[in-house]
Amino acid sequence: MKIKEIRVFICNPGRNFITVKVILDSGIYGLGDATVNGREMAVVTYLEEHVVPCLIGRNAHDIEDIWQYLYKGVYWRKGPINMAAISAIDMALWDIKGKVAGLPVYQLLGGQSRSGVSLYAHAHGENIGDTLDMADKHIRQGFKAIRLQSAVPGLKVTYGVLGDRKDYYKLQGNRPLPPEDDWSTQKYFNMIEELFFQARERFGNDVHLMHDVHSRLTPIESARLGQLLEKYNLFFLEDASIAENQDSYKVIRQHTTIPLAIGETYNTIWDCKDLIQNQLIDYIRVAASHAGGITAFRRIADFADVYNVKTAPHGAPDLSPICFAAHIHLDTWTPNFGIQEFVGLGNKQSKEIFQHDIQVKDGIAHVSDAPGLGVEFDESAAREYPYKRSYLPVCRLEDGTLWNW
Ligand code: CS2
Ligand code: MG
Repeated sequence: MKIKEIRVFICNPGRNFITVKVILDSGIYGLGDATVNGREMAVVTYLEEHVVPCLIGRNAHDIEDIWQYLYKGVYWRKGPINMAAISAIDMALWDIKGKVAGLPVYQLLGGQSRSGVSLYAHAHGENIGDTLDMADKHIRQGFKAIRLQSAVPGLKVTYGVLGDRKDYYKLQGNRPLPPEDDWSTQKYFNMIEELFFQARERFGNDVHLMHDVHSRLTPIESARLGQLLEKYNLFFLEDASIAENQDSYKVIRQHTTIPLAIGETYNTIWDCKDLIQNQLIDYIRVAASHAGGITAFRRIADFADVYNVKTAPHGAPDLSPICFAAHIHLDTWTPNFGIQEFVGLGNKQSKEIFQHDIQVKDGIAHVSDAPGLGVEFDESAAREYPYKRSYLPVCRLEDGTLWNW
Protein backbone atom coordinates (compact mmCIF):
# COMPACT_ATOMS: atom_id res chain seq x y z
CA MET A 1 0.00 0.00 0.00
CA LYS A 2 3.00 2.31 -0.38
CA ILE A 3 2.61 5.46 -2.47
CA LYS A 4 5.08 5.10 -5.35
CA GLU A 5 4.19 8.09 -7.50
CA ILE A 6 1.79 11.05 -7.65
CA ARG A 7 1.00 12.66 -10.98
CA VAL A 8 -0.73 16.03 -11.43
CA PHE A 9 -2.61 16.71 -14.68
CA ILE A 10 -4.14 19.93 -15.94
CA CYS A 11 -6.38 19.83 -19.00
CA ASN A 12 -8.88 22.12 -20.67
CA PRO A 13 -11.74 20.21 -22.39
CA GLY A 14 -13.52 23.56 -22.67
CA ARG A 15 -12.49 24.69 -19.15
CA ASN A 16 -9.49 23.88 -16.90
CA PHE A 17 -9.50 20.91 -14.52
CA ILE A 18 -6.72 19.65 -12.27
CA THR A 19 -6.57 15.92 -11.64
CA VAL A 20 -4.34 14.18 -9.11
CA LYS A 21 -3.41 10.50 -9.59
CA VAL A 22 -1.91 8.69 -6.59
CA ILE A 23 -0.21 5.46 -7.71
CA LEU A 24 0.82 2.63 -5.36
CA ASP A 25 3.69 0.21 -5.68
CA SER A 26 1.04 -2.43 -6.46
CA GLY A 27 -0.18 -0.41 -9.46
CA ILE A 28 -3.53 0.45 -7.83
CA TYR A 29 -4.27 4.17 -8.22
CA GLY A 30 -6.74 6.76 -6.97
CA LEU A 31 -8.02 10.02 -8.47
CA GLY A 32 -8.74 13.43 -6.93
CA ASP A 33 -9.98 16.81 -8.16
CA ALA A 34 -7.84 19.85 -7.24
CA THR A 35 -9.44 22.46 -9.50
CA VAL A 36 -9.46 26.07 -8.25
CA ASN A 37 -11.13 28.09 -11.00
CA GLY A 38 -8.79 30.84 -12.22
CA ARG A 39 -5.80 29.90 -10.01
CA GLU A 40 -5.07 26.41 -11.33
CA MET A 41 -1.30 26.69 -11.74
CA ALA A 42 -0.88 27.75 -8.12
CA VAL A 43 -2.38 24.43 -7.06
CA VAL A 44 -0.32 22.43 -9.57
CA THR A 45 2.93 23.99 -8.29
CA TYR A 46 1.88 23.60 -4.66
CA LEU A 47 1.18 19.92 -5.21
CA GLU A 48 4.25 19.10 -7.27
CA GLU A 49 6.76 21.17 -5.31
CA HIS A 50 5.48 20.99 -1.74
CA VAL A 51 3.07 18.06 -1.28
CA VAL A 52 4.14 15.18 -3.54
CA PRO A 53 7.73 14.79 -2.22
CA CYS A 54 6.43 14.33 1.35
CA LEU A 55 4.00 11.53 0.43
CA ILE A 56 6.16 9.14 -1.57
CA GLY A 57 6.64 5.93 0.43
CA ARG A 58 3.76 6.59 2.85
CA ASN A 59 1.03 4.03 3.47
CA ALA A 60 -2.00 5.00 1.37
CA HIS A 61 -4.30 3.37 3.94
CA ASP A 62 -3.39 6.10 6.47
CA ILE A 63 -5.91 8.62 5.10
CA GLU A 64 -6.48 10.49 8.37
CA ASP A 65 -2.80 10.70 9.29
CA ILE A 66 -1.91 11.99 5.82
CA TRP A 67 -4.73 14.55 6.08
CA GLN A 68 -3.44 15.77 9.46
CA TYR A 69 0.13 15.77 8.15
CA LEU A 70 -0.79 17.96 5.17
CA TYR A 71 -3.06 20.25 7.23
CA LYS A 72 -1.24 20.70 10.56
CA GLY A 73 2.20 19.98 9.17
CA VAL A 74 2.18 22.99 6.86
CA TYR A 75 2.12 25.72 9.58
CA TRP A 76 0.51 28.17 7.09
CA ARG A 77 -2.84 26.44 7.41
CA LYS A 78 -6.10 26.77 5.45
CA GLY A 79 -6.61 28.74 2.23
CA PRO A 80 -8.02 27.68 -1.16
CA ILE A 81 -4.75 26.54 -2.74
CA ASN A 82 -3.49 24.49 0.19
CA MET A 83 -6.90 22.94 0.88
CA ALA A 84 -7.57 22.06 -2.78
CA ALA A 85 -4.29 20.13 -2.78
CA ILE A 86 -5.23 18.30 0.43
CA SER A 87 -8.72 17.67 -0.97
CA ALA A 88 -7.43 15.98 -4.11
CA ILE A 89 -4.94 13.76 -2.27
CA ASP A 90 -7.67 12.81 0.21
CA MET A 91 -10.19 11.94 -2.52
CA ALA A 92 -7.57 9.79 -4.28
CA LEU A 93 -6.79 7.90 -1.04
CA TRP A 94 -10.49 7.15 -0.48
CA ASP A 95 -10.68 5.98 -4.11
CA ILE A 96 -7.74 3.64 -3.45
CA LYS A 97 -9.20 2.34 -0.17
CA GLY A 98 -12.44 1.49 -1.95
CA LYS A 99 -10.61 -0.30 -4.77
CA VAL A 100 -8.55 -2.33 -2.26
CA ALA A 101 -11.68 -3.20 -0.21
CA GLY A 102 -13.73 -3.89 -3.37
CA LEU A 103 -16.36 -1.42 -2.11
CA PRO A 104 -17.76 1.90 -3.41
CA VAL A 105 -16.76 4.84 -1.19
CA TYR A 106 -20.32 5.40 0.11
CA GLN A 107 -20.16 1.90 1.67
CA LEU A 108 -16.91 2.82 3.45
CA LEU A 109 -18.63 5.93 4.87
CA GLY A 110 -21.54 3.98 6.34
CA GLY A 111 -23.71 2.75 3.48
CA GLN A 112 -26.66 4.35 1.80
CA SER A 113 -29.11 6.63 3.61
CA ARG A 114 -31.28 7.02 0.44
CA SER A 115 -31.84 5.21 -2.82
CA GLY A 116 -30.93 8.22 -4.94
CA VAL A 117 -29.50 11.74 -4.68
CA SER A 118 -31.90 14.65 -5.37
CA LEU A 119 -30.44 17.20 -7.74
CA TYR A 120 -31.27 20.78 -8.56
CA ALA A 121 -30.77 22.04 -12.11
CA HIS A 122 -29.87 25.53 -13.33
CA ALA A 123 -32.30 27.65 -15.34
CA HIS A 124 -31.17 31.01 -16.68
CA GLY A 125 -32.05 33.43 -19.45
CA GLU A 126 -31.77 36.92 -20.87
CA ASN A 127 -35.29 37.61 -19.61
CA ILE A 128 -37.79 36.05 -17.20
CA GLY A 129 -39.65 34.25 -19.99
CA ASP A 130 -36.53 32.54 -21.32
CA THR A 131 -35.46 31.62 -17.78
CA LEU A 132 -38.81 30.00 -17.03
CA ASP A 133 -38.84 28.23 -20.41
CA MET A 134 -35.53 26.59 -19.45
CA ALA A 135 -36.94 25.73 -16.02
CA ASP A 136 -39.95 24.15 -17.75
CA LYS A 137 -37.62 21.93 -19.82
CA HIS A 138 -35.89 20.71 -16.63
CA ILE A 139 -39.24 20.07 -14.94
CA ARG A 140 -40.36 18.01 -17.94
CA GLN A 141 -37.12 16.01 -17.59
CA GLY A 142 -38.21 15.17 -14.05
CA PHE A 143 -36.24 17.69 -11.97
CA LYS A 144 -38.12 18.70 -8.83
CA ALA A 145 -35.76 21.58 -7.95
CA ILE A 146 -34.54 24.45 -10.12
CA ARG A 147 -32.17 27.36 -9.53
CA LEU A 148 -33.42 30.51 -11.25
CA GLN A 149 -31.01 33.23 -12.47
CA SER A 150 -32.26 35.88 -14.89
CA ALA A 151 -30.49 38.82 -16.54
CA VAL A 152 -30.92 42.11 -14.71
CA PRO A 153 -32.24 44.73 -17.18
CA GLY A 154 -29.74 47.55 -17.58
CA LEU A 155 -26.66 45.47 -16.68
CA LYS A 156 -24.09 44.39 -19.32
CA VAL A 157 -23.73 40.91 -17.81
CA THR A 158 -25.49 39.13 -14.95
CA TYR A 159 -23.97 36.29 -12.91
CA GLY A 160 -25.37 32.88 -13.84
CA VAL A 161 -26.67 33.96 -17.26
CA LEU A 162 -24.85 32.79 -20.40
CA GLY A 163 -25.41 35.77 -22.71
CA ASP A 164 -24.34 34.64 -26.18
CA ARG A 165 -22.41 31.55 -24.93
CA LYS A 166 -23.93 28.15 -25.48
CA ASP A 167 -22.80 26.59 -22.21
CA TYR A 168 -20.87 27.23 -19.01
CA TYR A 169 -17.66 25.86 -20.52
CA LYS A 170 -17.84 28.43 -23.29
CA LEU A 171 -18.61 31.11 -20.66
CA GLN A 172 -15.83 30.24 -18.24
CA GLY A 173 -13.20 28.38 -20.22
CA ASN A 174 -11.29 30.96 -22.18
CA ARG A 175 -10.73 34.25 -20.39
CA PRO A 176 -7.07 35.29 -20.87
CA LEU A 177 -7.71 38.27 -18.54
CA PRO A 178 -10.50 38.85 -15.99
CA PRO A 179 -13.64 40.24 -17.68
CA GLU A 180 -15.23 43.16 -15.81
CA ASP A 181 -18.89 42.57 -14.98
CA ASP A 182 -21.13 45.34 -13.64
CA TRP A 183 -23.64 45.33 -10.79
CA SER A 184 -26.49 47.49 -9.53
CA THR A 185 -28.38 46.40 -6.42
CA GLN A 186 -31.20 48.79 -7.30
CA LYS A 187 -31.66 47.32 -10.79
CA TYR A 188 -31.55 43.83 -9.25
CA PHE A 189 -34.28 44.68 -6.71
CA ASN A 190 -36.36 46.13 -9.55
CA MET A 191 -36.63 42.70 -11.20
CA ILE A 192 -36.01 39.92 -8.74
CA GLU A 193 -39.47 39.58 -7.17
CA GLU A 194 -41.13 39.43 -10.61
CA LEU A 195 -38.94 36.41 -11.50
CA PHE A 196 -40.31 34.37 -8.58
CA PHE A 197 -43.85 35.75 -8.87
CA GLN A 198 -44.01 34.55 -12.48
CA ALA A 199 -42.32 31.25 -11.57
CA ARG A 200 -44.94 30.44 -8.94
CA GLU A 201 -47.75 31.58 -11.28
CA ARG A 202 -46.43 29.25 -14.00
CA PHE A 203 -45.28 26.21 -11.98
CA GLY A 204 -47.28 26.36 -8.74
CA ASN A 205 -45.86 25.58 -5.31
CA ASP A 206 -44.61 22.01 -5.70
CA VAL A 207 -41.36 22.64 -7.56
CA HIS A 208 -38.44 23.68 -5.32
CA LEU A 209 -36.91 27.00 -6.33
CA MET A 210 -33.54 28.37 -5.31
CA HIS A 211 -31.59 31.48 -6.17
CA ASP A 212 -27.89 32.37 -5.96
CA VAL A 213 -27.25 35.98 -4.91
CA HIS A 214 -23.53 35.30 -5.34
CA SER A 215 -22.61 37.52 -2.35
CA ARG A 216 -23.72 40.70 -4.10
CA LEU A 217 -25.77 42.20 -1.24
CA THR A 218 -24.92 43.71 2.13
CA PRO A 219 -26.46 41.88 5.10
CA ILE A 220 -29.37 44.29 5.50
CA GLU A 221 -30.05 44.19 1.73
CA SER A 222 -30.08 40.38 2.00
CA ALA A 223 -32.60 40.71 4.85
CA ARG A 224 -34.75 42.90 2.60
CA LEU A 225 -34.49 40.35 -0.22
CA GLY A 226 -35.39 37.53 2.16
CA GLN A 227 -38.52 39.35 3.30
CA LEU A 228 -39.42 40.16 -0.32
CA LEU A 229 -39.16 36.51 -1.44
CA GLU A 230 -40.56 34.73 1.64
CA LYS A 231 -44.02 34.47 0.05
CA TYR A 232 -42.54 32.43 -2.83
CA ASN A 233 -41.31 29.63 -0.53
CA LEU A 234 -37.75 29.27 -1.87
CA PHE A 235 -35.90 26.07 -1.02
CA PHE A 236 -32.94 28.32 -0.21
CA LEU A 237 -31.34 31.66 -0.96
CA GLU A 238 -27.66 31.05 -1.68
CA ASP A 239 -24.72 33.32 -0.83
CA ALA A 240 -27.11 36.08 0.20
CA SER A 241 -24.16 38.08 1.49
CA ILE A 242 -20.39 37.63 1.79
CA ALA A 243 -19.66 35.89 5.08
CA GLU A 244 -16.03 36.51 5.88
CA ASN A 245 -17.67 38.12 8.89
CA GLN A 246 -19.95 35.26 9.88
CA ASP A 247 -21.87 37.65 12.20
CA SER A 248 -23.36 39.21 9.05
CA TYR A 249 -25.80 36.34 8.98
CA LYS A 250 -27.17 37.36 12.42
CA VAL A 251 -28.44 40.52 10.72
CA ILE A 252 -30.10 38.54 7.94
CA ARG A 253 -31.50 35.85 10.25
CA GLN A 254 -33.24 38.29 12.59
CA HIS A 255 -35.29 39.73 9.70
CA THR A 256 -36.30 36.78 7.58
CA THR A 257 -37.22 33.09 7.72
CA ILE A 258 -36.06 32.41 4.16
CA PRO A 259 -33.77 29.34 4.23
CA LEU A 260 -30.12 30.36 3.79
CA ALA A 261 -27.33 28.43 2.06
CA ILE A 262 -23.62 29.24 1.91
CA GLY A 263 -20.23 27.59 1.76
CA GLU A 264 -18.90 27.00 -1.75
CA THR A 265 -15.94 29.34 -1.15
CA TYR A 266 -15.15 27.82 2.27
CA ASN A 267 -12.10 25.63 2.66
CA THR A 268 -12.24 24.45 6.26
CA ILE A 269 -14.75 23.72 9.02
CA TRP A 270 -13.50 26.88 10.76
CA ASP A 271 -14.95 29.01 7.93
CA CYS A 272 -18.45 27.79 8.72
CA LYS A 273 -18.28 26.88 12.43
CA ASP A 274 -20.08 29.96 13.81
CA LEU A 275 -22.72 29.96 11.06
CA ILE A 276 -23.55 26.33 11.83
CA GLN A 277 -23.42 26.34 15.64
CA ASN A 278 -25.47 29.56 15.82
CA GLN A 279 -27.95 28.06 13.34
CA LEU A 280 -27.58 31.13 11.10
CA ILE A 281 -27.86 28.98 7.96
CA ASP A 282 -29.92 26.01 6.82
CA TYR A 283 -27.61 24.47 4.18
CA ILE A 284 -23.84 24.19 4.08
CA ARG A 285 -22.51 24.08 0.52
CA VAL A 286 -18.86 23.18 0.81
CA ALA A 287 -17.23 21.24 -2.03
CA ALA A 288 -15.14 18.14 -1.34
CA SER A 289 -12.55 19.53 -3.79
CA HIS A 290 -12.16 22.81 -1.87
CA ALA A 291 -12.88 22.04 1.81
CA GLY A 292 -10.42 19.22 2.49
CA GLY A 293 -11.73 16.21 0.60
CA ILE A 294 -14.03 13.43 1.76
CA THR A 295 -12.43 13.29 5.21
CA ALA A 296 -13.15 16.96 5.93
CA PHE A 297 -16.54 16.98 4.20
CA ARG A 298 -17.66 14.13 6.48
CA ARG A 299 -16.51 16.11 9.53
CA ILE A 300 -18.40 19.23 8.41
CA ALA A 301 -21.55 17.21 7.60
CA ASP A 302 -21.52 15.55 11.03
CA PHE A 303 -20.96 18.90 12.79
CA ALA A 304 -23.78 20.47 10.76
CA ASP A 305 -26.12 17.61 11.69
CA VAL A 306 -25.83 18.52 15.37
CA TYR A 307 -27.38 21.93 14.54
CA ASN A 308 -30.06 20.82 12.04
CA VAL A 309 -28.05 22.15 9.10
CA LYS A 310 -28.22 20.07 5.93
CA THR A 311 -25.66 19.67 3.16
CA ALA A 312 -26.16 21.08 -0.34
CA PRO A 313 -22.76 20.43 -1.94
CA HIS A 314 -21.44 22.86 -4.52
CA GLY A 315 -21.76 21.42 -8.02
CA ALA A 316 -20.55 24.11 -10.39
CA PRO A 317 -19.02 23.59 -13.85
CA ASP A 318 -15.55 24.07 -12.34
CA LEU A 319 -15.77 20.96 -10.18
CA SER A 320 -14.55 18.00 -12.23
CA PRO A 321 -16.49 14.74 -12.69
CA ILE A 322 -14.20 13.28 -10.00
CA CYS A 323 -15.53 15.75 -7.43
CA PHE A 324 -19.06 15.19 -8.72
CA ALA A 325 -18.61 11.45 -8.15
CA ALA A 326 -17.20 12.06 -4.66
CA HIS A 327 -20.25 14.20 -3.88
CA ILE A 328 -22.68 11.54 -5.07
CA HIS A 329 -20.97 9.01 -2.76
CA LEU A 330 -21.09 11.50 0.11
CA ASP A 331 -24.71 12.46 -0.67
CA THR A 332 -25.72 8.79 -0.75
CA TRP A 333 -24.35 8.38 2.78
CA THR A 334 -24.90 11.77 4.51
CA PRO A 335 -27.82 11.43 6.96
CA ASN A 336 -28.43 15.20 6.85
CA PHE A 337 -28.15 15.51 3.08
CA GLY A 338 -30.27 18.32 1.60
CA ILE A 339 -29.79 18.53 -2.15
CA GLN A 340 -27.01 18.41 -4.77
CA GLU A 341 -26.28 21.12 -7.30
CA PHE A 342 -26.14 19.71 -10.85
CA VAL A 343 -24.97 21.45 -14.02
CA GLY A 344 -24.96 18.40 -16.31
CA LEU A 345 -22.48 15.60 -16.96
CA GLY A 346 -20.04 17.71 -18.96
CA ASN A 347 -19.36 18.18 -22.68
CA LYS A 348 -18.16 15.71 -25.34
CA GLN A 349 -14.46 16.46 -24.67
CA SER A 350 -14.70 16.10 -20.88
CA LYS A 351 -16.51 12.78 -21.32
CA GLU A 352 -13.54 11.53 -23.38
CA ILE A 353 -11.29 12.28 -20.40
CA PHE A 354 -13.47 11.42 -17.37
CA GLN A 355 -15.57 8.25 -17.56
CA HIS A 356 -18.06 7.12 -14.90
CA ASP A 357 -21.41 5.37 -14.74
CA ILE A 358 -23.37 7.70 -12.45
CA GLN A 359 -26.95 7.54 -13.72
CA VAL A 360 -29.16 10.66 -13.67
CA LYS A 361 -32.91 10.10 -14.19
CA ASP A 362 -35.91 12.24 -13.23
CA GLY A 363 -33.67 14.67 -11.34
CA ILE A 364 -32.13 11.90 -9.21
CA ALA A 365 -28.52 10.68 -9.40
CA HIS A 366 -27.68 7.06 -8.65
CA VAL A 367 -24.19 6.36 -7.38
CA SER A 368 -21.89 3.86 -9.07
CA ASP A 369 -21.31 0.60 -7.20
CA ALA A 370 -17.85 0.28 -8.75
CA PRO A 371 -15.11 0.06 -6.11
CA GLY A 372 -13.77 3.43 -4.97
CA LEU A 373 -15.16 6.58 -6.61
CA GLY A 374 -15.96 4.79 -9.89
CA VAL A 375 -14.27 7.29 -12.21
CA GLU A 376 -11.67 6.57 -14.91
CA PHE A 377 -9.27 9.25 -16.20
CA ASP A 378 -7.88 8.97 -19.76
CA GLU A 379 -4.42 10.60 -19.64
CA SER A 380 -3.88 10.60 -23.42
CA ALA A 381 -7.29 12.20 -24.01
CA ALA A 382 -6.42 14.81 -21.36
CA ARG A 383 -3.20 15.65 -23.25
CA GLU A 384 -5.33 16.52 -26.29
CA TYR A 385 -6.77 19.48 -24.37
CA PRO A 386 -3.91 21.50 -22.87
CA TYR A 387 -4.22 24.11 -20.14
CA LYS A 388 -5.28 27.62 -21.18
CA ARG A 389 -5.10 30.36 -18.59
CA SER A 390 -8.61 31.52 -17.81
CA TYR A 391 -9.80 33.94 -15.13
CA LEU A 392 -13.02 34.43 -13.25
CA PRO A 393 -14.53 37.88 -13.83
CA VAL A 394 -14.24 40.80 -11.46
CA CYS A 395 -17.28 42.94 -10.69
CA ARG A 396 -17.70 46.70 -10.38
CA LEU A 397 -20.60 48.86 -9.25
CA GLU A 398 -21.82 51.42 -11.76
CA ASP A 399 -19.56 54.08 -10.17
CA GLY A 400 -16.52 51.83 -10.68
CA THR A 401 -16.25 50.55 -7.11
CA LEU A 402 -14.79 47.02 -7.08
CA TRP A 403 -17.48 44.69 -5.75
CA ASN A 404 -18.12 41.01 -5.04
CA TRP A 405 -18.39 39.00 -8.24
C1 CS2 B 1 -21.85 29.27 -8.45
C2 CS2 B 1 -20.57 28.79 -9.02
O1 CS2 B 1 -22.74 27.15 -8.90
C3 CS2 B 1 -22.74 28.09 -8.11
O2 CS2 B 1 -23.43 28.13 -7.09
O3 CS2 B 1 -21.69 30.09 -7.32
O4 CS2 B 1 -20.81 28.46 -10.35
C4 CS2 B 1 -19.39 29.76 -8.96
O5 CS2 B 1 -19.72 30.92 -9.68
C5 CS2 B 1 -18.17 29.08 -9.57
O6 CS2 B 1 -17.91 27.92 -8.84
C6 CS2 B 1 -16.96 29.99 -9.54
O7 CS2 B 1 -15.86 29.30 -10.06
MG1 MG C 1 -23.08 29.70 -5.85
